[in-house]
Amino acid sequence: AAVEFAPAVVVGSGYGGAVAALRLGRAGIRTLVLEMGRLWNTPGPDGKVFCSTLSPDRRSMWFRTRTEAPLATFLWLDVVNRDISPYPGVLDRVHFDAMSVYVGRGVGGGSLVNGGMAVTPRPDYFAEQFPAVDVDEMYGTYFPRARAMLGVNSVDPDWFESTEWYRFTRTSRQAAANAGLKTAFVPNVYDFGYMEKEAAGTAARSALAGEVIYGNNHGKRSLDKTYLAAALGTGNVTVHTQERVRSVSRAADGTYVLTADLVDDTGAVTGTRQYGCTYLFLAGGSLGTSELLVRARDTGTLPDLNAEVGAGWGPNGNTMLGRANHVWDTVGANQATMPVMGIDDWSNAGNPVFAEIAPLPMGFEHWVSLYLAITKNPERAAFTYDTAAGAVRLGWTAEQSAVSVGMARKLFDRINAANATIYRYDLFGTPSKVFADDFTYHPLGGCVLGRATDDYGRVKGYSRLYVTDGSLVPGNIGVNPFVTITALAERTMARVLAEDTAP
Ligand code: FAE
Repeated sequence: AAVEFAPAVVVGSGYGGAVAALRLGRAGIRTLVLEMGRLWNTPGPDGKVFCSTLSPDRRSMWFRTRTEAPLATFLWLDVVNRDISPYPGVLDRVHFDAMSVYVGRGVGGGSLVNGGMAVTPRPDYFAEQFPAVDVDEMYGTYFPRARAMLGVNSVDPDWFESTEWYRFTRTSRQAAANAGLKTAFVPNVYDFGYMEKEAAGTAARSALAGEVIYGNNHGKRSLDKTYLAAALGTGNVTVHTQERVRSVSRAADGTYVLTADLVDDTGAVTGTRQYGCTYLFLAGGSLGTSELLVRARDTGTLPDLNAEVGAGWGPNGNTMLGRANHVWDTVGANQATMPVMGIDDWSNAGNPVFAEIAPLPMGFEHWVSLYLAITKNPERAAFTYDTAAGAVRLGWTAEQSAVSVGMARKLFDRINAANATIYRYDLFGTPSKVFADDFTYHPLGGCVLGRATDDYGRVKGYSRLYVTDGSLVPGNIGVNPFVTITALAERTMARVLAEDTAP
């Protein structure tokens, strides 16, 4: 196959890829972005780009015959999931032995499907996780730069206190306060001015119409509207979609060679394409980048990658759970899908947990308070290459998830005791399952900064090869991760453009 050459190639168009593309484009470097998912800009038969959460169709999930939503059941009934036809849908659930990982697929990666919570981590914990990074520079330069580009904003506190759409959050805040726990507002990239118009009936509803994990038709400042739009605006950046990079090697002249499968709407591979580049930026996310590099090391196409490649992976301590409120503590039939508050018990040295107050927008009163707890689980796992299957495996075990559950349980036992409430048993499929400990929204690590790479994301053993995504984060960051991923990518790009790309 003919080799198409670009000075810089970026694999993946999530946070890390979008930052790399913009900064390369602005520096005048011709850049090709390769993304395995679709470009989400074309309305379907219903006039909408994304399908709704309550009646998902083929646009919902990546090549499935049935949806696999995080909440499997309600009152143990399989009312949530639907049969669909296979299609390159926007949300994927990647299954490993004891852990499955939700990721976004499409131009914009996780920004298309996530809850938009734009949280900057505590400086002391950031410093603990990234001892070699200058904290003042991060908080003085790169976090502000990332937040400005991402369009981070906050809910108006007065509107929050009065609107029916956040009753579920206020009820959970009260339950936490009854246990003596602190709550804090968290910013978001959803446009809250737009959300207020939705509530007033003057704009088409998205966050107030249950839209989130299968995409938002309005209101969300996803990467295709921020970083990637700006990147394309430089005139130096091109994006190819439905091209899945399968392998990476290095030519004798030091350039990189990539092979990509062309994937059609049925999932069939209709061909392959070869690309060459001088500078290669890997931004396929924790799973995508780890897979490419572990395969490259273990099949010998990039044999000088070190033993840290694939290591240091964690699910950010994610555990989901529901509490049953008393009949008089209503959560409301109307719930906005964008979370705006968290229970912050990270300072509790014996049991650090940050729990976001999550919506469960079912369109009727169900008295469930739902939470996504981020626990300080110190367990880590590694990706390994399975030669026979040609695939990577993730060594995470159920025992390692039990550590997150134990921490979440300690916090929520306190809340239940203070409120005389109990857990919900009907949400996660099997009758006695209270904690969803078998999936994560926050895959982190696999190519950790300072171990598999130098302190700026340059992959050890190779020159002009970089990682800019969530695989740099060592398994846990204590809050929702995309602001951290974006800010670290900004830091990498500033350094690389200053030092590595001079003629
Ligand atoms: P990511 O955004 O996953 O982008 C990687 C891209 O690369 C994807 O578009 C892939 O399709 C593509 N790709 C992968 N492999 C290949 C390949 N071989 N060839 C071509 N393309 C490839 O990576 N985080 C928050 O901070 N706040 C939230 O509220 C939040 N809510 C979430 C809710 C859900 C349902 C999910 C799934 C995630 C949520 N997250 C949230 C996590 C956040 O979206 C995630 O940390 C970032 O998207 C990770 O960014 P990366 O750049 O690492």
